[in-house]
Amino acid sequence: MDSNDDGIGDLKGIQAKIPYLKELGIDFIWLNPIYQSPNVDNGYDISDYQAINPEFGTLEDLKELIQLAHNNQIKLIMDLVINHTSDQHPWFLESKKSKENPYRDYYLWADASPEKMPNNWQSFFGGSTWTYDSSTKQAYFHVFAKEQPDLNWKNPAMRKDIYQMIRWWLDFGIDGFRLDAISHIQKQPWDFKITDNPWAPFMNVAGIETYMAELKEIFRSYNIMTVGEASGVSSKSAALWTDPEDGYIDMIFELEHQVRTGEPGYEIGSLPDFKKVLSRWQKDLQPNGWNALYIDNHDNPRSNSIFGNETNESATALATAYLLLRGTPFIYQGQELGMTNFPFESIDELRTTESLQTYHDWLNKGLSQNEALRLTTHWTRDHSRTPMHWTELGGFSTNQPWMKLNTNTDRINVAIQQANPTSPFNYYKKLITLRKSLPVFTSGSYQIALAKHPSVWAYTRKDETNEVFVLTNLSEKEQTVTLPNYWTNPNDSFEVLLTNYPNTTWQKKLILRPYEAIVVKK
Ligand code: TEU
Ligand code: CA
Repeated sequence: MDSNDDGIGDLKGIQAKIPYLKELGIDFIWLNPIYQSPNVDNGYDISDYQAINPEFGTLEDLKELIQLAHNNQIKLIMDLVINHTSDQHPWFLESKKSKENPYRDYYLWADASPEKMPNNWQSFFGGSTWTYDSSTKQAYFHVFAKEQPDLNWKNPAMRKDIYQMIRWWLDFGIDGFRLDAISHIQKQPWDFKITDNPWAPFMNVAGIETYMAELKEIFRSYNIMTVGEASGVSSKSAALWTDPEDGYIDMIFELEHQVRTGEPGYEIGSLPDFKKVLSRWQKDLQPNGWNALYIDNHDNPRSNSIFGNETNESATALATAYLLLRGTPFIYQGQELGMTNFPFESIDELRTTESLQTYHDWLNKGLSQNEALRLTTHWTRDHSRTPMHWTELGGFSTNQPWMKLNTNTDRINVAIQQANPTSPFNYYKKLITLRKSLPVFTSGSYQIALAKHPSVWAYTRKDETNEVFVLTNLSEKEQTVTLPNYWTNPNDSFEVLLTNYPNTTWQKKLILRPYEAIVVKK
């Protein structure tokens, strides 16, 4: 929400929407990076950790927001981006000056020549992980864009400065962090050879435990919540990372369930993988770990478009499937309305560096502009970054917003959905209330049912007092299922707790309507 008519959402805008968040029923807010930044990667390139980007407001505005949130029993966590900084951060500006500079070893440098980089590793955003610097005849290392040099975690002086910054924020009064790209802070030696996974040299590499243990020390001395974005940490080791007794952090975002299949430009979300992966994470973290649950975020297209068919039913079925799992559910802005992918028509409508880079790569390979645009936009992060829809005309700003509004604000907006009892928004409210009403949804065990079904995801949650069956048809076709006897025995009574269709039935042989979801308690 933009409060000062410059087309950019800001802290005062969020303040104005606290009542909305309260009504939805959430307990905390995670803010994407709002620090001082040249914005090469939507704020994930920080040039001053202790300053707010003026586009979003001031430290004072943030204090006010935290106060207001707390008054409404809502907590606030911030993104903590410590794998890398911006190349405009004072540390890097110093580091670049000479090999002798005291900040040289805050980053990773190695001898190189313009023709020969230290090794052939590839960055996440495409191209080498190395960028050559002619003045010192060395190259610096970056797993993301060249404007995001990686910090050297082996350097205790660097770590000390980072830890001081972390404490500064916790003393400021925030309630925790989402640790960005945290599994990449340790790297293999430069002569490590890439095998089948091009990113293996910086995915949860041994030695990371030392740094995580130091971070844990700090986190454990505050009453806060931490969630790590930790791709490459397997579901087995995630249980150790998030063990309530002595884990490093409280929970982990895995990236595996976002599997896509197909050629670039034709990829689809893989429902069988979605179900299989999330089930494995439920199982492996069951004894002592904890999951962070999500279907949408700022790095992926909208779930209602890649797994759903952009209807209210698919939005609510997907919501039911993931929000009742064991873990802490996250809802990405607009997901609760069933917001959809954006119909990109021109490259000017895109914002992320990664996508612009991909587009130019396709053009360089000789593709037409149209074809390059299609291949780029099919799975761009920008789908999820368009402004939130408050009213029929958008209502995000009185000015032209920083990214175009989607074209379906008339159907998908807060005002209309608040007034309609069967809207995705009101369904999310019910779902959140339901989740909070029975402890079984928090701490009960997870067991998959109908495991082999290609498009129905069903599972049970169980504790000493309650047993619940969650049944979702995640396809746009009717699906016939045969339920276990235990769940349909005529001698037992079954209560439908929630459903996204009228006139639900519950019997052994059931024909599920497209994207139908039913939650039943025994
Ligand atoms: O994303 C990180 C990210 O996508 C990688 O860590 C991931 O492990 C890799 O792509 C493997 O699939 C975070 C932010 O969410 C993203 O917006 C930023 O661009 C990125 O870090 C850099 O800070
Ligand atoms: Ca603004």
